Amino acid sequence: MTATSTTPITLCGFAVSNYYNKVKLSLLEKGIPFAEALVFPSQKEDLLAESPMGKVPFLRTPRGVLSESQVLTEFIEDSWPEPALYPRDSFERAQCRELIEHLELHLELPARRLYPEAFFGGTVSTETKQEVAPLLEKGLLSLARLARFAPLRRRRALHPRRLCGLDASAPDQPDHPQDLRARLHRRVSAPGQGLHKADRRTAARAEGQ
Ligand SMILES: N[C@@H](CCC(=O)N[C@@H](CS)C(=O)NCC(=O)O)C(=O)O
Repeated sequence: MTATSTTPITLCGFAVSNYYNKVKLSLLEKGIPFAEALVFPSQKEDLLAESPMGKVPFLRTPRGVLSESQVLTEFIEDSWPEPALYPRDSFERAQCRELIEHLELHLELPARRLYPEAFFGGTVSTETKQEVAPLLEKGLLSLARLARFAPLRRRRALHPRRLCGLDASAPDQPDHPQDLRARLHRRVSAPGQGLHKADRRTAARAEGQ
């Protein structure tokens, strides 16, 4: 079945979740009417019946429930092709998916291990930070190789020096990779308090803290 613009669908999750927002943005971009239900992750049977891992987001549709944010965005794209969020060309579509996969596997998943301290007022062990730092370093530096944000002209923002909190304008002397690595490690080990207080409270509730 191809869903129509009158199909009632409900996006379930909570607003601080990046995965939830990824799906919500697809719906908004396409102008699809949808309802939202506030659902927090849990291992309770009623939630597991809809979301097999007890995670959010998930999407209630007339044909049943779907989980996994990337699956949801692909479902939305397939069901409501216009306006298209992917390029028409198959290679360019693959490049978009390559970027999505890269961000998920090599940035989101390692960075997530720092969230308790970065966002929720908890602490993360030194061992975890030491494990995560080289993974994030590799993910961020490879993102700078992979991503082109033209015509938005965001390429400069991904310069390795910028990732390390330095001025990206060409230095007199080339940077020593070890110095950049050390700086990046320090940034990763001292993540900022990125959320507004209210967001942090919601997020902490979601994480059961
Ligand atoms: N791969 C899933 C990840 C979703 C995810 O991890 N969601 C978080 C909220 S942002 C969650 O439900 N966490 C609870 C848990 O991992 O049990 C997706 O893309 O939808």
